[in-house]
Amino acid sequence: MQSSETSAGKEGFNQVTVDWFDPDFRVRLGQVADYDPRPEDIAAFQRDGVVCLRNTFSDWVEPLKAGLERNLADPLSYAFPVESTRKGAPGRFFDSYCNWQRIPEYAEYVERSSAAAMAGQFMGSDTAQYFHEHVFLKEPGTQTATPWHQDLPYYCVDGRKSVSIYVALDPIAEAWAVRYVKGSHLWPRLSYPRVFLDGADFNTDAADMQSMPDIEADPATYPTVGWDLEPGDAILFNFRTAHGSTATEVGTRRRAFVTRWMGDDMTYRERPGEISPPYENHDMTDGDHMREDWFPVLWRKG
Ligand SMILES: O=C(O)CCC(=O)C(=O)O
Repeated sequence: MQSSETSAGKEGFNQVTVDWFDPDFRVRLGQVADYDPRPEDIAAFQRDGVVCLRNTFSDWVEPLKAGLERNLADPLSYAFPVESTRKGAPGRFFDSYCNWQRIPEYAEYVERSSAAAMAGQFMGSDTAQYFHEHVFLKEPGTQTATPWHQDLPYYCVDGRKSVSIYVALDPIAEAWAVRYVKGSHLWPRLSYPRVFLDGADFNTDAADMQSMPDIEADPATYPTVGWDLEPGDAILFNFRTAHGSTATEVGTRRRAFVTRWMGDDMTYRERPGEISPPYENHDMTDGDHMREDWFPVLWRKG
């Protein structure tokens, strides 16, 4: 299940380190906390493809920061570390994913927080199936933009009901926060995945995709939204929602912990070229339900 993709280890791509899958790991089911959503928040998420929920994961900020510190202290002992700052450029833009089986604070959050119940209800799904977690760090001084992108084209899944729950672990000023293109989850075409280091498109032989339009050049066509965030605030967005950041210099440490969730219409989808996470030997073909031993269903509608 480790990556053997040709780009793995190249500058701007994930490094091949440890296997993400621990055969001895046993997920604890039936322990997720309840969540009682406000109908207007669900309506905003369904309409805009993104919504900000204040102060929802405050109790999890310290444990998640502790987990992230393990990740950062020794990135090569964990799965899929990526450095996306050019050599000599200021700051650091780091991400890493699929470490929830190795980092106990991550597993605890996945199994016990209200994220699964929140995900299921915002997606309008009968179930919330866990895909993976993804952590992001920008150090002060970073001037590397996050290229505008949609997440779905990177993934080996397809469907409409999806949500990423992005939890701020630091106070984050809107000026250097992630922004989201309102309504982009309803765009008829997906955009090629991009390398975070330099914004280059990849998998450009995907016939049903196009290059991401120039979002910042045309705010009338592509209205964006972003927020000043406090630790514990959450942004929920669909895997299809276009998002990115400007190159505004990051003033203070910017850490975030993201979990990705699939609804009851999401199935396996073979994509040309590289996928991220680079799951291998999974034994699934187009249209299959995502295997539950790898991607557990953590919440079911009561
Ligand atoms: O933190 C960032 O700049 C990128 C976040 C992102 O791409 C994501 O949450 O999917």
